[in-house]
Amino acid sequence: MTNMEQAEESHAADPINASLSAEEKIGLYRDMVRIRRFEQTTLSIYQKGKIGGFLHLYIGQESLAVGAVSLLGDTDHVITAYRDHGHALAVGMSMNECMAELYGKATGCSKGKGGSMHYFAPDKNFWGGHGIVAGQTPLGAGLAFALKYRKVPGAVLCFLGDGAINQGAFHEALNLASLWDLPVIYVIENNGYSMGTSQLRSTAHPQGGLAQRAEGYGIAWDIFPGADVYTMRACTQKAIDRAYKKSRPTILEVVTYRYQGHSVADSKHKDGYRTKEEIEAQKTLNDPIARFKKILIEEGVLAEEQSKEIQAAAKLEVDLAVKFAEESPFPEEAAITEDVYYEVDEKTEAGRTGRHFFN
Ligand SMILES: Cc1ncc(C[n+]2csc(CCOP(=O)(O)OP(=O)(O)O)c2C)c(N)n1
Ligand SMILES: [Mg+2]
Repeated sequence: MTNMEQAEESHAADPINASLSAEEKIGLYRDMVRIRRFEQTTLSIYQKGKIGGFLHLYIGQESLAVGAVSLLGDTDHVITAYRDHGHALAVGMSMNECMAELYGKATGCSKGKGGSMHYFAPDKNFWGGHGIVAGQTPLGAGLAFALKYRKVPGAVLCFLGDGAINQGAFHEALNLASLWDLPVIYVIENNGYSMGTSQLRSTAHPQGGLAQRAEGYGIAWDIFPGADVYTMRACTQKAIDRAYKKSRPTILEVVTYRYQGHSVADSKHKDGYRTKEEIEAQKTLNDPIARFKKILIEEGVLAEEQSKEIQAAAKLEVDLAVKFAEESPFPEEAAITEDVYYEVDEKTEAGRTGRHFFN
């Protein structure tokens, strides 16, 4: 039996899931619903021209961020790429600060200067939100190095896309993660596509899957489907245990699907590089929220009525976030250089002179 087939079996009885209270299970469901509703609204306000810039939606992948982040404690860290709304809300960032950031408002999490790709919450151990494909992967190794250097038990979840695994920076990060025994977990969110092309057309890999490349670095790996939040939790927990007990890295490849285009400007995602039928089949057969709702109803943990209340509460929360964002002020013109570079804010030599290395 392959890892993928094993993973298709239910993980409801795994200790990490069996120990969840009914309230905690509903919490996982609520978080996925909140993320989806948030993003559906961002798409509609984008289309109305109320926000601009980039917008990469996570719809269809919610179980990955929610499942993995639900396992983390106070000394664990998260870092991801530009498709970051789901991770940000999963770590507990508020919809207000996330929505205001999309509007470019001073009340946004990055004071309106980052936008969709640059959500940040250091107080929640959430280190972004990065626009350069694989740019977050050496940083993920760095966060893990900091834990080890400071002798703090912990793990780092570094999320990346399937397209990112071909970047040189990722391989350099893997080399050091293995060489220095770093407690970092690279979670490849394999949604089958990068920008305008498929994984099959762009990536050479061993038969076991993308994550099997880990063997070249002596790193443990796993591959599993991500639509079921219980599977996500059970398989990620093994990697977290490895990080804590052995201070060793892991590469996880999680098979998932994005419903929307790469970004909102991707007209070819329906009947271009993929078919409408494929998208519809994924929505019908593999939707993480519908799936978990069915499981929870079967378990007797959730009732249809309560699910409707959760949906309504999420809608209200997003509507209030939109109101908050629309009523918030833009950053002051005078603040244009603040909160952009550490050196400028801290008035270091480099910040004062505008020069880093050279005279
Ligand atoms: C170094 C670099 N090259 C190219 C781009 C343009 N780009 C943005 S996203 C993307 C595709 C990445 O796909 P994947 O890693 O699968 O992530 P997904 O969008 O599917 O979440 C590309 C090529 C970039 N941002 N950075
Ligand atoms: Mg991808």
